[in-house]
Amino acid sequence: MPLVPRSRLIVALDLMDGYEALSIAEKLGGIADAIKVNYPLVLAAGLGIIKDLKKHGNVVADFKVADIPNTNSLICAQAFKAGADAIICHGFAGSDSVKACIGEASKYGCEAYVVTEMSHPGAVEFLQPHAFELVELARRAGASGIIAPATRPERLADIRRHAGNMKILAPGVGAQGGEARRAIEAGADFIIVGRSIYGADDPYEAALEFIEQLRR
Ligand code: O7M
Repeated sequence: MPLVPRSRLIVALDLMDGYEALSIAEKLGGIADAIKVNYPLVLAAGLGIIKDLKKHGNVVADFKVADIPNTNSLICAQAFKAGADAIICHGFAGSDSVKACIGEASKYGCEAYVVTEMSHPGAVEFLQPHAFELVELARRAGASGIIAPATRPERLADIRRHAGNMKILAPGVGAQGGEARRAIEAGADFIIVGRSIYGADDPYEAALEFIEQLRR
């Protein structure tokens, strides 16, 4: 199912234990708009974890796919067959590689999102100088949306101006220093939060607190 901003929260479950991930997803009880899985969880628990997590809502497969078009298609097919609702790919591999992900997504009625500028400090070295080009590449290729940094709200706002009606998913809130409210004000449609939720004593309360910040 396509991502629809309701709570505007996507929870990243970067855990190394499938049972713990499922237990947190169950506790969250669907208050987030999606769960995001990345390599730590899939490598530890297997791709089948996507199907298990789907019982609790939409699942985004954050595999940051960045290969030649044929390999990208094969990776995306595995993610969608496993039940993912969306895939995340890198844009720097080029428009043909991105289009392969989008093409595969559309076969399954799913979505593809493209990483532009990342949230960590090293992103200023190579990605930041090309961020607007990556946004344009994503837009022309027909991506559902892009990833842009909650850690740099001013950059997020600039990226929003180039993004047209593509959805923006903004990671870096909480543990990396970004603020939920500022990210939404800068133009994000969703925030992605990992450690500040799954590492909290009460992940449900922590998620609720982020959602309330977004509503305020
Ligand atoms: O809140 P955290 O820092 O514990 O987790 C953030 C999550 O977002 C984690 O799964 C990262 O891999 C991911 N992420 C970033 O932190 N920065 C980015 O620039 C991009 C992503 C991401 O989700 O890309 C799709």
